[in-house]
Order: sequence, then C-alpha cells, then structure tokens
Amino acid sequence: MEASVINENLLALSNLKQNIESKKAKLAVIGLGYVGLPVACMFSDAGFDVLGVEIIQERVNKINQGISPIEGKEPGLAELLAKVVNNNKLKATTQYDALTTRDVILIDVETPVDENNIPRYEALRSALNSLAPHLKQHALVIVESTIAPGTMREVVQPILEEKSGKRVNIDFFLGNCPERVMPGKLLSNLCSLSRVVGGNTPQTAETMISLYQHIVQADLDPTDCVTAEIVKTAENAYRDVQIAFANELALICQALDSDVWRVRELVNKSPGRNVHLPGAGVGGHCIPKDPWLLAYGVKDKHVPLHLIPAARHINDHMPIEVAKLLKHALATCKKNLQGSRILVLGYAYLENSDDDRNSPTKTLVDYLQKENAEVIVHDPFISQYKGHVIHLAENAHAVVLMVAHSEYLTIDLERLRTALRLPIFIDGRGVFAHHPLDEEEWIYRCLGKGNNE
Ligand code: SAJ
Repeated sequence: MEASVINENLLALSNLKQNIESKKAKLAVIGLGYVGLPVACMFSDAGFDVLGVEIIQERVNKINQGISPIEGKEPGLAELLAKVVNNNKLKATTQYDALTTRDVILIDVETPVDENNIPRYEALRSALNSLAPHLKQHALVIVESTIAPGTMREVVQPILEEKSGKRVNIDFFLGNCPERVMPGKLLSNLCSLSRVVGGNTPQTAETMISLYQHIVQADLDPTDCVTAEIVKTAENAYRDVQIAFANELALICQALDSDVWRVRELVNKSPGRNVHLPGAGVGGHCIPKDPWLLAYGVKDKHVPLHLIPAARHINDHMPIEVAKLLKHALATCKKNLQGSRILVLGYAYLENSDDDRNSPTKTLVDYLQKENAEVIVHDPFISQYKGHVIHLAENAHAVVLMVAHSEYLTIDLERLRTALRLPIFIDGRGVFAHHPLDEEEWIYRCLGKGNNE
C-alpha cells in the first residue's frame, strides 16, 4: 500500500480516536438484546449519542418509551434506560439507513449453533448486509457477538467490503471485542470484567480501547481479531471441560459407592485443583454453544479434537443420568417410568434465574415423556411453571430436583413426603448431599453418591 494511502488511513483513524475521546463520535449498536441494550445504555450514559438499530418493532417502541424489554432481574438497567432515553442520548430504530451518520457501529446479534453444532450466522449476515450500504467513510465496525475463530476474516470483512465497495483499513476499520456478560449481572459485568480488544490492525485496537475506556473499569487487552475470537470461545470451552470432568467423576463415585461431593472437597484441598460442581446438565446461552464455535474455527485444519466434543457429550447426557437414578429408585418400588407421575423441580438453566435457554430439564422431560411417564414441571421464576410445590406433588410417584433454586433448599420435606405416593427424591444438584434425606423415610438418590442401585 502506498505511503500516502497509509498516512491517510492513520490520519483518519487518529481523527476518529480524537472524536471518540471527546465523545463527539456518533455511535450505533445493532441488536438491542441482553447484550446490545446494556451496551447502548452505558455508552449513552457516558455521554455519547447512541443510535440503537433493532429489527423487532415492538422492542424499538418499548425502548423509545424508556421501558426495558428485557425480562428477568437486571439491576439498574431499567432505570438507566429510562434516564438515557429521557435525556435523548439513546434512540432506537428499525431503519438501517440511519447508520450513515455513525462513526462507530457495534454489532450485538445472536450467533447460535444448529442441531449439528454448526454456527448459524443468519442474524450476523443480515446485520452486515443491511449496514454495508450505509457505512460511513472511515467508520469503525466492532463485532461484539461471540463468533468462531476466523469469522471476522471469512465472513465479516468480505460482506462489508463487497456490499459497501469500501476497503478495510482504508475506507473503514474493523475489530472484534467479545462481550463477557452473565444474565442478572449485565451492567456490572460490562463495567467490571476485562475485555479482549481485537483490532484488524494494532492502530485499530488502540482506537477501540479509547472507546471502551469510557465504560470499562478493567483491563482492555489489545490483540488481533483471531486471538479475540479464540479467547472468547476458549474461555467457555474451558469451563465446559471443567464441568464435564466433575460430571464424569460423579459417575465414577456413583459406581464405586462413594460420594463425589466429599471427593471434590478433598481433591480441591490439593493446590491448584478446582473440581467444579457435578450436576444434572449444562444449559444457558454461552457454555453449550461456544465450544462448538471454537471447534468450527479449525473445521478445515485437520486438528483432531477429542476433549472438547467429549465434554459436550458428557454434559449433554447428564439429564439422562438423572433419569437413570429415577428409574432405579422406581424399580425398588416395583414401578416403571411408564404410567408414573413425576414432579420435576426447576426448568431454568441456572439457579434463581428465569432464563431457560438450552435448559437441561427440557432433555429430561422429553426423555421421561418418551418413556410414557406423566411429567409435571415446577419453576418459581418461569410463569408457565409457577405453582405450589406441595400441591403439585399430590399423587406423584417421585420428585426430581434439576435446578438449585433457593426455594427448594427450604422445602417442607415432611409435607412433601406426605403428598407423594412414593417417597422418592432424586437430587440432580446435590442440594441435600451434605444433609441426606432420612433413609428410613425416603428413597433418596443423589447424583454422584453411591448406594444408588
Ligand atoms: N454448571 C454446572 N457446574 C458448574 C458450573 C455450572 O453444572 O460447576 C452448569 C449450570 O447449572 C448451568 C451451566 O452450567 O446450567 C452454565 O452455568 P454458568 O455458571 O457457566 O453460567 P453462564 O452460562 O451464564 O456462563 C457465564 C459465562 N460468561 C460469559 O460467557 C461472559 C461463563 O464464561 C462464566 O464463567 C459464567 O457466566 C460465570 O460463572 O461467570
């Protein structure tokens, strides 16, 4: 590239950086979901003019009225949204042509994987194809969605260049800054967790850092795009593998009539060990998906992946391991799953959450219903499963705890046992592991504890 062109680009990037530092730069966030909306609110509150672009008109209407469309408890978000909308710092629209005035565009759309664990980039491609014709000269585009390594190079850059007629690093700039948020802690995570700042060039990464400094009070680590894509997917694949180890150890302890809950306590006394919590499965919007995104990044590279897929299969199978404990317990009462009535406690993917994405309980319920059991589900946080546990337990043959919601830890066990037709309690999260139910009164089976035959 000629020296003059390089200088022109560096000058353009330097001007953008100055406008970001002075907050004159106009921002846009494409995708106002559980990540995009808090991000838009935080940059607005930091003093930027932010335009939110969202395809769901109802969500746009709510946001422009200062009302948060996000369910579940998100401390501070509703108040912050009302504030920034009322002081005209944040506006939402469905119209992409409004992006022509935007200097920095953040993309926060969903990037799921399908039943074959292949990324589905329809939302990402749609956002890019809609943005490209309206891309302002020398604008900076930052993808915050979690994407497979190589996606910036193989999907994002080509679409933007082809559909805008612009060239990366000359007419526009490009980066990847993966979000690190947990439902229930969106605002606090966005400001307190460090961010990996992947720039298509080092200068782009520096300009991105000048942006995130306005809302992040933690490390902003500059790197290239592919490293940023790998870090995000690897941090969740790593957690998935850790959980899978705990789950496989639980099955070992069950088979050896030992107690994984005690075993893990003692193992973790050894320096540098951190056996995670065994459980009835791994759900949510991140952990079940991101390992497959990481694997997809090397799909054509002949890298023999064993650990990451194996961990996914172990964790996906845990609801069936819970069903096996139930079957064995029923068999001791000469009862099959067929025709039995089972009360399942917990449908959300995480304790004290209303988020049911990739819920392990769904796997359990599907299995039980295929075995012709009658299944009743309770969950205090999900509207269609709310109810009174003791009433729901009436005439049930067994209770299966799938989620450690606080409500279940203080359940009236005496009343529960009286309501049940058989005193069977399957503990999928070890909530009573340290205080097992009375063997005289219950047929108690706990994932990871022996004597389950
Ligand atoms: N789970 C276990 N055993 C464990 C931990 C979790 O079975 O020891 C299960 C949970 O029950 C749940 C699933 O795994 O079904 C996921 O739980 P999670 O605690 O990982 O919660 P997530 O899905 O919200 O994960 C997010 C991730 N954060 C981001 O992607 C930014 C993850 O990287 C974090 O480590 C996690 O929050 C966290 O705990 O902060």
